[in-house]
Amino acid sequence: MKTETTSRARAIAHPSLAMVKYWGKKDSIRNIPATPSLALTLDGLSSRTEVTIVPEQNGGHPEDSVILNGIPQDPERYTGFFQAVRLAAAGKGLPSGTGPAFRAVSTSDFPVAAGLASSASGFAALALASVAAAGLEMPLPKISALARIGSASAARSLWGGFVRLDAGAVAAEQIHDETWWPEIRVVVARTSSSPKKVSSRKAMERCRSTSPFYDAWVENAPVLMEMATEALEDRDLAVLGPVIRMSYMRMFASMLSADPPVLYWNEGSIAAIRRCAELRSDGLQAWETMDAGPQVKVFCTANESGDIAQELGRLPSVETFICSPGPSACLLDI
Ligand code: 2P0
Repeated sequence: MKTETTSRARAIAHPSLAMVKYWGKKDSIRNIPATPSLALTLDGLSSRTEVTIVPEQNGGHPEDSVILNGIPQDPERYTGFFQAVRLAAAGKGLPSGTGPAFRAVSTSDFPVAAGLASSASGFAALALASVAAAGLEMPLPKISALARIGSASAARSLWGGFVRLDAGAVAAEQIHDETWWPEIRVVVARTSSSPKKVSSRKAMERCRSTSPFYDAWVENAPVLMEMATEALEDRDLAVLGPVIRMSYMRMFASMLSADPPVLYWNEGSIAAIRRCAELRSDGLQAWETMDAGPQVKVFCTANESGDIAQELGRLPSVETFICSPGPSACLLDI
């Protein structure tokens, strides 16, 4: 007699904020990035996911399901990921049969699908919990490769601190943990909490297929990656900052030149970008970046982060909070 459930596991992961951006796919079926990315994992924001494995029932074939913040998610978004875990687990721990299913319940303590890297932390926590629930012993790079199938930035969120995902790579790798640069901070300027209208996946594909600037973006990305990696070794924000800015601006150049164009910015985003430029003129190291959403995130040092957060928080409809380097994803007690 089969039991209703066999195994459960719970994991936590944190968003991965790219300094050098992943934007575009080398292989859209396997979800392999076309550009290298370098990111900082953020403390203070998290996704928690519990996964339960449901064995194949007699004659029945349970379906995978994901509930995020109480809302059932489109199963199609998760099909490739769960299939990959099933394949990795075949004969190695999952209950026998072809149809064991995954039931995931996830919560994020920040707005999802709004350019705050919720899919990075979400898929990283999902990958870690799924592997553990399936009873698999897997090294972190293998779990990173599974997470990548769900969302390439999630491959980075498995690790804390500074993490790279190379163009063409299947898994990310940690360069330095969260203790490497204790003074670094990110001021998040939240300009909206509405979900985005165009998913990053669709936007990337639109850039690839319609923007005349896309190839130049992909070609130039390794140059920025190298500059950023060197500046990170020196912990030199005055050098790293302009590279961070070039990376997001060039990424957006490919979006603005797509047909139809992709515009994630809102009024608050522009106001925050301009305010950062003014703060830099006043001598502060305030280097903003943006992702597939209207939020502005500002790399700075701990001793200037309070002033920067206060200044950006004065802008209409902008709320700020400060993040430190965050830890690796990990399993939680049930
Ligand atoms: C990044 N972003 O490097 C870039 C910068 C957004 C802008 O990774 O298609 O959810 O699932 O692999 O990882 C957001 O895209 O995309 C992202 P998929 P993902 O953080």
